[in-house]
Amino acid sequence: MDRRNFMKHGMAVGGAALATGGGTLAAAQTAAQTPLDQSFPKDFLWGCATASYQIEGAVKEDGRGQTNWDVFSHTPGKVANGDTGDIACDSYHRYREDIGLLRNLGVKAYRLSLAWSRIFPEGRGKPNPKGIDYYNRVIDALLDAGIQPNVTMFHWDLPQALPGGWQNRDTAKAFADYAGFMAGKLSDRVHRFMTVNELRCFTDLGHMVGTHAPGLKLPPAQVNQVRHHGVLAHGLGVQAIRAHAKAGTEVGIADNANIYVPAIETPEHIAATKKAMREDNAMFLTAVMEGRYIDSYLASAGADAPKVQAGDMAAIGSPLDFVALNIYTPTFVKADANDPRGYATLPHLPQSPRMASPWLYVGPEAAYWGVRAVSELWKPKAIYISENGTSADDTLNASGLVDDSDRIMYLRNYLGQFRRAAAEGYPLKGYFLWSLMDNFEWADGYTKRFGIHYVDFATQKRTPKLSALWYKELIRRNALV
Ligand code: GBH
Repeated sequence: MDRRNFMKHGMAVGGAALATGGGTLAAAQTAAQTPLDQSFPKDFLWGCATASYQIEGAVKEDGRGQTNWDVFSHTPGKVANGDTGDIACDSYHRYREDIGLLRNLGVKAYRLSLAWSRIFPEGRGKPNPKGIDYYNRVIDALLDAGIQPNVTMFHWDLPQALPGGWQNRDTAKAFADYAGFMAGKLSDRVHRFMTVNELRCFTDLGHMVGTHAPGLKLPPAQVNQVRHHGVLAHGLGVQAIRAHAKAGTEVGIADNANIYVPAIETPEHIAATKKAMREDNAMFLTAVMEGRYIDSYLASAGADAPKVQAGDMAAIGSPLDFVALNIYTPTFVKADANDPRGYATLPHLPQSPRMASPWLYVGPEAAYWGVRAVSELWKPKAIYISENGTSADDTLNASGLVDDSDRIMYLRNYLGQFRRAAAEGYPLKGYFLWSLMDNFEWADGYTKRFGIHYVDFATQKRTPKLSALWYKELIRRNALV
């Protein structure tokens, strides 16, 4: 409610009190009970998200080639409990049941990723018809259920056969060939493609931090080169998808840019927030949106800056139909005249609230500010939330159900902030909840559950959590509940 309506409302209460004399209390109650409008825009796209290696299993079936994550998860000490994606949710065989879960929720869309190595077991060369058939079956079953497939081309499961992986520039080219090939096969039925998922994760976590495949800790110049190959893969991928897909196919990226939140909502802190968003994501989303590496990044990288070939930056900056954001956790910012950048990011405090994963600080405002900052900085045509959700230490209660009130709390607060962004007119078009079901949570193996369906990994039984019922009701009303 804006200020003017609020005032009008107040006057109406006063008027009613005057007219009815003794009716003041009743009138005030009516006013107090007028609910805030909690609805989402008409045609808002509600969905759920998953990724191939996290749910499919069947790693040796129908000619699938080995990936970096097969190797990494089978390397002792890399993943909690020695867990692997060998079986995961067995969705390769149970996809019809999983589509049933989606249908029961009433979602209009499903974000899935393709396993590159099912299509090209060696990363390139001869395609594997059985891999293509599998995704044809999944997509046809989704369409039969009235659910729109949104396809991510690469969600971290890189064909192991590609020499040098992301350290090799040729991998970006191989990605584009694969993405173009699959766009040609699917764009008669799939109308929205995301190139890669989370640039920072498959580059930095895999090659600098070492906690994701391939588990390397490279020096800065090599890390910057890997990052460059990541954004280049995206850019060449956009061009290849456009070249092979039906006209009108939408192409974008699913990125987890670091999301900044002003400590105080005043113009100076908001300006600091947008500066942090642009500069601290310089090697990733900023490069993609602006088609160049901004000066502050090149200056700080110095001699370690990536080696760029002619045409690279134009490809990287290929125009997009939308930007999709994975939003989980905030970084708070304040304007700071003592810092040469003009801003300071605020460290999380020991007592800052977190969910079940140590990194998952709670900050619903990240939802609003992520959308707003991206929107104001780069004016994308549309924004989707390709992931948002939380881990929780879910357990089955005596009735065999999961009452995950913590996850509902998290989702309700974040969705309230997404709603704010949409209500203020930022071009937010849809939301994919991470995740449809508990799955292989990368280095955390099966110890962290992000699903709104509980998966018993011994029996593969799926059980809707309370959050699934909550999400279903939200979708039914197209409003926060
Ligand atoms: C997304 O990553 C992924 O796209 C998805 O596959 C994943 O399942 C989901 O979110 C939930 O994590 O332990 O401190 O080294 C979000 C980014 C990447 C953030 C891994 C946490 C580990 C941090 N996440 N990262 S740490």
